Amino acid sequence: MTRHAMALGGAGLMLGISLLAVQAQDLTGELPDPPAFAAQSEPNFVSISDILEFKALPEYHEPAWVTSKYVDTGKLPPVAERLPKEPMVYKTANMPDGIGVYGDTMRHVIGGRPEGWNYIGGQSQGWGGIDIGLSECLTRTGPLFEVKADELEPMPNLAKSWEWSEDGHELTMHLIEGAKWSDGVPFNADDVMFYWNDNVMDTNVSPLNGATPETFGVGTTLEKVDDYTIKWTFKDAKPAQYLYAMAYGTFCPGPAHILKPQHPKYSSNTYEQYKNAFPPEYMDIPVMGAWVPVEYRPDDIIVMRRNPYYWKVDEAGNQLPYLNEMHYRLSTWADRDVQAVAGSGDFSNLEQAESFVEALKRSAEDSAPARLQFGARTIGYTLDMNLSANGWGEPDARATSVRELNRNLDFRKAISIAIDRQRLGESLVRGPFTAIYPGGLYAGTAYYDKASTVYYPYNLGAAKGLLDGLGLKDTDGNGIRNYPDGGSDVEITILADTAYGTNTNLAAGVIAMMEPLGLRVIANFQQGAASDDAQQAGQFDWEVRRQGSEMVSVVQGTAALAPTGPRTSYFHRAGSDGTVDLLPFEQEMVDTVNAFIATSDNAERTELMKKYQKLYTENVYSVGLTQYPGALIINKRFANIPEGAPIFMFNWAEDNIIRERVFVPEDKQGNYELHPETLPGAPGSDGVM
Ligand code: BQZ
Repeated sequence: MTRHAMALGGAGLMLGISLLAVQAQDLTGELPDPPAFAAQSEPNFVSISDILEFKALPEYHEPAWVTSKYVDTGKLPPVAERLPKEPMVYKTANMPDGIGVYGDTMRHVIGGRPEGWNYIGGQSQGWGGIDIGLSECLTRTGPLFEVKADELEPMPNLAKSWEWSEDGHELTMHLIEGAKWSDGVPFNADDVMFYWNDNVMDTNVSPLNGATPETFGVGTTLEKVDDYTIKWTFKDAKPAQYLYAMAYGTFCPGPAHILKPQHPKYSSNTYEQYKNAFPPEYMDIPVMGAWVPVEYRPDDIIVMRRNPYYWKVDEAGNQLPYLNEMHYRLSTWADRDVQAVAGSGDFSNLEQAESFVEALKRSAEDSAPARLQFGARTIGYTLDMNLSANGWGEPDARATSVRELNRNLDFRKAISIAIDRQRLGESLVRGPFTAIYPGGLYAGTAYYDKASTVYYPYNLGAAKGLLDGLGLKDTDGNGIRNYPDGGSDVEITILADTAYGTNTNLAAGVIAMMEPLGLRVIANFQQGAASDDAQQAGQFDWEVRRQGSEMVSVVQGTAALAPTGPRTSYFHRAGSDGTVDLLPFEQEMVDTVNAFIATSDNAERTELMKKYQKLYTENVYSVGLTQYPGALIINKRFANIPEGAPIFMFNWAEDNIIRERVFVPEDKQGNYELHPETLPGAPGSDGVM
């Protein structure tokens, strides 16, 4: 316990009238409803069986040039032999523009940079749809935005069907049979088991997107039954919730035949060498996704070509994808918006509020190359406070004192009511976009309950009173509050990702609003992967973070709603002794989330999420900052874009729109292919075959 903490405790004794008065004062208020903002298009709600099925078809087709240049020349087996016994078949009735034609490219622009191709080993590919397109997972949830609420469950994908045992503790899954990696090597249960045994269960490896053993339930086991059958065993009965964790980002197996020989268990490599064994320059990494990386120019572009072994078709037997090529231009996230509305890029998740007005203006013209459709308010930001007081992130003395403050409810309340959320939202964009967001589940989402949402409105005076009451007074007259007993100034760092203007603008807003409160908050701004790494390592006091899908859907990423495991929370992970030093209300939140996972009774789930929302907002688990809608920007030449596709819900739009069945009508096709009529080469070769 630091000197300051003791003083804090001591100060507790010096609870002046002021604190008692402020504490007694009910600081809660009526939460204003978000400004009316109608999503610009609604999904056509369907059943999963209306979207796809797995079945063998009488005949299969491919682009003519694949047949002539590759099959007829013996470089590739015929399409029917490249496809699984029962491919996934997308149903025409669910495709807005029906059966498509081959050709053209989707030109993405992204703000990330590839670290390498070892996704399950923990490397980022640069985001922006790259990893979503490369990695296929056991189940799929992105397209669930268009599935009827009472039929909501993850869609089959690499796992084409599953059944529960009588007692609900065992789940047997049947993998797609006869599917192959993009280099023609069979995909089977060995790929699944390598991911599970040597990446998830091996805590020396941190798969990208954070899969941990607890992600699938403490004590859960997974075994291979045969080449195309796996069996899960859970402690709880029928925890169907975990089927969501078997989707993107936490159960997307990698090519064992390529990765396993590099894993420390099977080689003399270190874990770092395993993680970095496939740098961005390594081309043609085998994938189960629709496109394979064939060219990489640092800070310039990643080019991908169609996967000749892709295991999905349309009802006419045309092997997908329709688009021959994918581009990922390596730029900035803000540039992604600019290029999409200008037509030099084809796709963007308009997610930074600062770009809304310009994007709306540009896309309003009839001549605009792209259409822009706003969805629901599913983009939200919080100010997270590192709640670990037992060593996560190896804090120094200064940081340890801040952790003690973060763990104090009155302190968190003071910070929350010193933030003028109305002004903060308007500093990003004026108009009906941003809503006052107290934290917790978002207004307008399935499990949100306003009556269970505690809101502490802006009140700088009371905030000062709360900090006075904690004994944090400016004893040396420099305008900055000091720790009790002549302690040092209260200095706090705030982490924000410079890859997003919104993140740093909100952080700058928080810094400015802490000044009149007498707190010195210092910018700790870092770029992309460095910011993500600092967050995951706990090297931050405070962080401005864009929230995950768990706040929108609850069912996707549920384990991250509270510190349900040593590495599941974004801002409270295990310390040096491997335990998470939960605060009492956090323990209740963990129990509530685990109860939610363990039941499939909807009424019970609704009640549990009311309890979760109350615990979260009453205790200021994290400080809500703002919430606003995002808009999908897509070039008008593309067809089969589903109505009402949100940029973010169960997953990002790069998954939601099912890119493998997106096409460009022949007469609208652009001449953008950089490597026309070519296919990926052998793993590690110099690109196209
Ligand atoms: C969307 C997304 C697709 C990650 C990433 C990035 C990483 C985070 C987050 C978003 C980017 C885009 O988000 O902003 O619009 O294209 O890629 O994966 O922020 O730094 O770690 O969680 O999804």
